Amino acid sequence: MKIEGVELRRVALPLVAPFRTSFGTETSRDVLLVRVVTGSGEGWGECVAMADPRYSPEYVEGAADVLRRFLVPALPPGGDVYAAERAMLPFKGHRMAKAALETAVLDVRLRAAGVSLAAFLGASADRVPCGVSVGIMDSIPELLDAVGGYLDEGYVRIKLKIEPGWEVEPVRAVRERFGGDVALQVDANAAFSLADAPLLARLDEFGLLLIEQPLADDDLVQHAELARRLRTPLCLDESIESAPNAAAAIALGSCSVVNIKPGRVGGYLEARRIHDLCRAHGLPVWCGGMLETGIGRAANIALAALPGFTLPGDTSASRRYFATDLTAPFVLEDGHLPVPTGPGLGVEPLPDRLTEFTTDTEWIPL
Ligand code: OSB
Ligand code: MG
Repeated sequence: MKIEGVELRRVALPLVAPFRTSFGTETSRDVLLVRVVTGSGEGWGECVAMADPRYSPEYVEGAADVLRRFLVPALPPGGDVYAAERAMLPFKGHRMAKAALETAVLDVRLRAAGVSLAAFLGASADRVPCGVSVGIMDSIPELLDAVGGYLDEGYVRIKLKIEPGWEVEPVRAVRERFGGDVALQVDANAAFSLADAPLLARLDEFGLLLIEQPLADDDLVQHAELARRLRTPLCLDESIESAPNAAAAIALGSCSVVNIKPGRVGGYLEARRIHDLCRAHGLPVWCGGMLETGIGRAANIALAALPGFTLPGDTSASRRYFATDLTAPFVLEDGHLPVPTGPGLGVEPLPDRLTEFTTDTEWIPL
């Protein structure tokens, strides 16, 4: 196998509704796709960086820049995914950009071998239970309508985005309307400080599955302190960028659950290492999301089928975000999505959709 070059493709997909978090509001998904081309095939990867560096330091234009300037030129042409990972290691950070390129290499390689990503990673399930992430709303009635709609669709777990001023009341309202049996959790995207511990402890009475990333990304020690003051389990997202980070968080007692996002940790190889580490320590993990199109969604579903993913993830159906996806849509069935079985990611962008939504392409010969 010889990689001839890499295409960077920018796509703009409108969202079905604005998605508001403690760090901002998204109305459209500006996606960077990476396509690795060999003499006999191609492989796709989706970069999960967002338009602005508000969730993490990465952003779409920055990811494209580091790919064209450093990562693609360093790529070994033979198509070995471990060699690709090693070649990118000297360049610090930029994990979302690295993950996209690594995934495209993995896809082209697995397609050639006729092996699915799920099989390569060691998946043990053929479908995964799905949760949904519900954005911050302008009012409680609007929130209850949204949550009710998702429960009707069959989602098995609800995650509410929270921020200071939108924490106890939304959780109380959802519990009062939908009862104590709904699997419910919250995600603060680093919007609180340790001084908010008494406020966050008021969430204890609602029997949440977990609180995700209440404090700043680099606050492992304060997360450990907060964990001691709460009954609700603490889960980390932004803080975990690598397996060594996860090991530190576990050793410090900063969390008892980990949200694994392959983009955030530099790819599916590192995501699997974090899964293995957490499993060995008895920590449940679940697969996060970054408003992926069908390409990234397919790969996340494969990862979520590993045995340590014992909590439902943010692996929602395509229509949660997009009226029209780039691939055939993922459709919820009995609260689950099927794990793709075809070679590689098991999905492909539909050519007409790709043409319709592409805003820019760039070819980088190797
Ligand atoms: O913190 O999990 C997060 C979306 C963008 C950036 C960060 C996060 C999210 C979500 C939505 O919560 C996850 C999804 O459904 O894709
Ligand atoms: Mg999160």
